[in-house]
Amino acid sequence: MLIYANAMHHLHHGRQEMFRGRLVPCVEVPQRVDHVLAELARRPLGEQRQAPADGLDAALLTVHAPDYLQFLATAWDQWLAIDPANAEYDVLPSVWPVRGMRRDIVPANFSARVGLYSFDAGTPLTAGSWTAAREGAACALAAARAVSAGEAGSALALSRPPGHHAGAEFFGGYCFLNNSALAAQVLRDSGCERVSVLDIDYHHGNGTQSIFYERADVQTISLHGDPRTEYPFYLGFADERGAGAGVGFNLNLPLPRGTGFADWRAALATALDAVTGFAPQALVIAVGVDTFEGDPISGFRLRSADYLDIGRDIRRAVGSLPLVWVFEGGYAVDEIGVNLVNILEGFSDAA
Ligand code: OKP
Ligand code: ZN
Repeated sequence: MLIYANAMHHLHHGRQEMFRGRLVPCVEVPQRVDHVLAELARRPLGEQRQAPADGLDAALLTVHAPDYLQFLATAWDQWLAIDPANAEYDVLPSVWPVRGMRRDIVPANFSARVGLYSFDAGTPLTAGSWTAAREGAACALAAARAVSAGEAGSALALSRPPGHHAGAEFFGGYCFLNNSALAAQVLRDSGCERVSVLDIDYHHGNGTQSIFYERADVQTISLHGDPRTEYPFYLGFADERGAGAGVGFNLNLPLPRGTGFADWRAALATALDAVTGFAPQALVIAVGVDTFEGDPISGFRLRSADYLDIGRDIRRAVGSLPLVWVFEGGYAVDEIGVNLVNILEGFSDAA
């Protein structure tokens, strides 16, 4: 397994997010990736490589809108241009164009522009967010390229901030660039006719689903907390099967808050059956470990040892199918390294 870790991830360090009428410390913190790297130092699973940035801008344009990317690249400077004292504060969205309002006019007001390109008040954009997110995307790009070139059977993009909530033209859910979607599209563009994205993060991968919703060449599957009660609330229901040419190529498996490993594992088996039924030439796994019982913002009850079984189940189902792992959520920082590396180790051991 090749490992591409985001060398710039520290540059994204949000100060606060909005929660129940208060600004609270961010749960998506730099220590997340540091702890995974520490665990990988204890249990090495493969060679770590630096991700080259060549071709990144062109690749990003295959999943994101040009004006959205332009906004992200310049947002911090726009924020400082309003008032240099803004350097002390992160950008946090607070107003959005909902149904009945115009979305076709890019507002002259900065806060309104932020709202046009976002969907929640929990995702601070900081001085280094663009650089960090871009480097994380470079990791996903490099992992997909390495796997498609046959340099390794699988590769891990240790990409923080996460990506699966980011759509073609919006950020939210701690995500700016959709690393999993990017990996899938890179695999498509390097010759794989069919690619599956399996999202096992606690939260529905709404960005990934929306990016591929009308396409038959990229199958999207997500196993997650029921959006009736769980974030992102407005997408991720079982009746969303795709649209147009994409009908039948999206599968949502929502599970109630409180779900334990036996039921979660049965849903994983259903998801893996759908993958093998699609017969893809490559697979992307959006791997979050916020399904852990100790996760501070999630509601499933998986234990650390369960993650070994997850890795084994995946290996048994997909064998040597080229596979890109893209890191998503997981907020129980002390256990995050053990849990993620357990999945990867279970997958490797079952080879
Ligand atoms: C990102 B990923 C908690 C509010 C929840 C959004 C959660 C985003 C999760 N106070 N805010 O899917 O792990
Ligand atoms: Zn999550």
